[in-house]
Amino acid sequence: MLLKVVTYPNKLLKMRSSVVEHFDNDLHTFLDDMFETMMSNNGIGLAAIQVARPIRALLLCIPDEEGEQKKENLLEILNPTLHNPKGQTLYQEGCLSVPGFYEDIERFESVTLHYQNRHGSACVLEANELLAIAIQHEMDHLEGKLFIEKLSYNRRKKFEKEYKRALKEKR
Ligand code: QAP
Ligand code: CO
Repeated sequence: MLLKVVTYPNKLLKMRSSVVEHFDNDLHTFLDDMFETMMSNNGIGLAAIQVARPIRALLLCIPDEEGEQKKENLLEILNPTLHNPKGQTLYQEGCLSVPGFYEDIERFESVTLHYQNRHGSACVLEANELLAIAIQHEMDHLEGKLFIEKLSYNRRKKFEKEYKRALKEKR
């Protein structure tokens, strides 16, 4: 089932998500719906709060060298914690909840992630490049943070101006 993506400035996006405790059929159906929703919106990452469920769940499906997003590369990440952040990198990020806006954001270059999969099993993942960046972007959603909050004062003003204009044009 396709879910509706919540967009800025909806206050839901500021919510802190809570721990996933039940790794049951309900969760599995929801994760399947999130995947369908992410793919149909051309996303590479999606946090549960972006479809209005404040739980610590996120999906990542990073394109391969051919630019293809394969289901076998799908990561379903529950209750993640970040460890061993190293280095710094800039990447032009976007977000399904802030459609049409992209800006350079600074992130750690590599991270280690501890999380649970859809069955509740403990997993560890070492990530760098786009995967490391996407993990940090999606984990911010779990704390109610959007990438635009990391912009400098001047870039944030540029965002507000461009975004309000775009919203007006859509009406
Ligand atoms: C988060 O973002 C991310 O504006 C995932 O019109 C961003 O999937 C991870 C999207 C950057 C790593 C690097 C954005 C689709 C998708 C848009 C997305 C849009 C259509 C964003
Ligand atoms: Co996002």
